[in-house]
Amino acid sequence: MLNFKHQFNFKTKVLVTMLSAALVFVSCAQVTEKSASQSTSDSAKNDVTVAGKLPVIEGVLTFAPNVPPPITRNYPAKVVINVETQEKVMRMADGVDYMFWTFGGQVPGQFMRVREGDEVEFNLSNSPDSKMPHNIDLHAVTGAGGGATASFTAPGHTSTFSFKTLNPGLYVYHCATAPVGMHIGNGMYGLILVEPKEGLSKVDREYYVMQGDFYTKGKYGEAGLQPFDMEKAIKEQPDYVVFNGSVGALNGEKAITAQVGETVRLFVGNGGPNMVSSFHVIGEIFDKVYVEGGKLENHNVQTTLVPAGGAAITEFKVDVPGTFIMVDHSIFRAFNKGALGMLKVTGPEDKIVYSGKQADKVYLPEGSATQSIANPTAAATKTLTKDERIAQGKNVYEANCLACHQANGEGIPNAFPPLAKSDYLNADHDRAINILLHGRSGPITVNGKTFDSVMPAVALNNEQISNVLTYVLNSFGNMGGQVTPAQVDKQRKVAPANVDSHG
Ligand code: HEC
Ligand SMILES: [Cu+2]
Repeated sequence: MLNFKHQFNFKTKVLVTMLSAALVFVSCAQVTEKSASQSTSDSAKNDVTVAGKLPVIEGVLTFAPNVPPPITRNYPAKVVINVETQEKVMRMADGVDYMFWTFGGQVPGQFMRVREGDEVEFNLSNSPDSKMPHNIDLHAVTGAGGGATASFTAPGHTSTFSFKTLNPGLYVYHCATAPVGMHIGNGMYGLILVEPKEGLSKVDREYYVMQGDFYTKGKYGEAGLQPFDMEKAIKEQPDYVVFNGSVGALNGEKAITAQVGETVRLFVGNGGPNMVSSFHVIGEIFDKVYVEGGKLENHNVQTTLVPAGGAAITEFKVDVPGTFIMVDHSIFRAFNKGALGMLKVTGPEDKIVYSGKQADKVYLPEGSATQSIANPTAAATKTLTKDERIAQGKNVYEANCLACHQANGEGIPNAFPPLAKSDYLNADHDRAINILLHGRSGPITVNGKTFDSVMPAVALNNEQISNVLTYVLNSFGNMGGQVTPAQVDKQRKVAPANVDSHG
């Protein structure tokens, strides 16, 4: 544990504005913590817009996945936080847009970091372009409504209120304007950390990850600007469950990173509005969890619950390189609704800690049949252009095929055949449709290499199969072309091709 109590660090990048009264205070730096906080509560009784004896600091705010630097002060301050609510169309998934309501223009809203015993002056501005009034309820506030009534703000106005951070911990903030569920459901939430006076232990990396569920008129992946669906929200049937505001916000190039040997701290929040998160990092064990964002420490945790409107702090040392997938372990949410992010760890391997694949043999017990998942009925949608199909097909690919055929379509030797430059695929589109519809098992030769494995039938409708195959045909060095929903529908009536062990 780092103890910040006896260190005065002025080299911090934090913008520190000292009032003259504050300078007096700082010059007698030997003043004890006790008398310093005493002077806070005295001044708190006076006009809150007059700083009293506290130095005035502008709060450092960061957007996810970034976290403001640790607090190095060992005295309380008056921290001024300015936030603007904005209503803004942004990407929910590739090809899917949504009118988000936000704190600061992104989902989740900015991460705020203050210290136990600080006095926070909160200025909430509502953009003149907003259609709705908004407010803020910070769970770090002790007081009726958590700031909600004091901060109710019409478009083009600013509200100011103050509060004292009595309890350390990681807290959710959210909009609490009626209909509350809709404001939260549209993305109005974020995290505020009240650092304990003694500070948090030193780690190498800190990140901000916040889950939320979304309800759209169209199904997952359905293109265009999707309106909010109140009925689904009431039934608690989200189309999207995502980290940091959109599908893929922490994937690929946007993954968070660390190096082997480093300790990572994740500030994990859950805005809801409905879902409780079973937060898990595949291939890691949390060395430490501050349960529910409070003081209680748990150790050696696989999955930690993050309630709607709650948080947790997880810490772990990364011992081996690789891509570690963060999920809500209510697992259909991860692979079918977007609750999936990535932590990329680079550095030297440690074959003792983790060997990697040491052997691979086909295991097919006698009598096993190709797995099949019931096909959802085809949804009638407007006819898409080839480019639209490619764009939507990418989503379908990432959610349904990537796990086996890999991001670059190259597959995995001896296990999953390549879709990249696949002679098998390019030679016969109908045969490929058939494989998606019915699954496939038994020997198959792709680009001169033989595979003998099982592909399960996928639960996709005609539209989605048409999109994903059109995407694959026009990606990964394949020969182009287009598969139409009508073509898929025709194959539904054709018997499964090339299925060996079919029960
Ligand atoms: C669970 C792993 C898995 C998933 C998920 C999966 N596949 Fe496959 N796929 C396979 C395997 C294994 C084979 C080879 C089957 C065999 O040995 O007969 C295969 C074969 C294929 C083939 C024919 C061979 C080739 O390489 O051209 C195509 C086309 C194909 N898959 C497309 C897809 C598409 C598109 C998706 C997503 C909608 C998908 N697969 C999802 C495992 C998977
Ligand atoms: Cu609001």
